[in-house]
Amino acid sequence: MKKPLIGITLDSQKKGNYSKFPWYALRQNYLDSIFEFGGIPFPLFHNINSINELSNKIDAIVITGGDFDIDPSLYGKKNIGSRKIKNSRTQFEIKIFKKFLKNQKPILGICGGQQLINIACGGTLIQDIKKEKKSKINHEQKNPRNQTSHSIIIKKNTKLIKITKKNKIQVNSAHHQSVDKLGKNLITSAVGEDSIVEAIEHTYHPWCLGVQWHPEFLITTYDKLLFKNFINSI
Ligand SMILES: [Mn+2]
Repeated sequence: MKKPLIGITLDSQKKGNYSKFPWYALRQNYLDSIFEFGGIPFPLFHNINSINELSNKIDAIVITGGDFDIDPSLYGKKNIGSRKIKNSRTQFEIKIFKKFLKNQKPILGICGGQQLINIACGGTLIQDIKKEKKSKINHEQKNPRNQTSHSIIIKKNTKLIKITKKNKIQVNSAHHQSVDKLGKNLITSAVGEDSIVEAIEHTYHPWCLGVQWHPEFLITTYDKLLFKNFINSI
């Protein structure tokens, strides 16, 4: 059987460190996890003109996180705690997300990718959890990212619980923002013990899930089940 091609969004840096010219970046384990569960990862450069052609060839997309926040003006808010803004990345991700939403091909949003799904559907974000919410959980965990740091509660009657078959699991946490008001046709599928949204899903699309943690570290059985289910859904 031909392996599915999974588009995966990249982070971008203007210049410095790796090159004196603009460059793209992606943590290796995003690509390794896709390959481990039977997909061929296909990195997506931020050219809006490539979307039509690419979306015919690609079977699913992973929208990744990275060293950036979404411009709060895109959800009608002043900047009250958003950090690096990368508009060309965000514009590309919104466009490709909408294309895959329309053509009903599987979409997995991870961390910043979950936030992108919510914004693209018309939702809003908490710009800085520490500033805006009283929480006992540090969502920017101090221990290494290849370890879990807090639990999440998965809601009944969601795709996520069909995948995990468990209502409480442990996850890692590397975010300072989170979903606030939900976008159109989205539901919350998991929350932390502090009610911070940890997973969302689209109610009309056959496989569109956003998770706030980083399952590509494949720490738990549930991280692995998520990648497996995503790629098997193609
Ligand atoms: Mn968290």
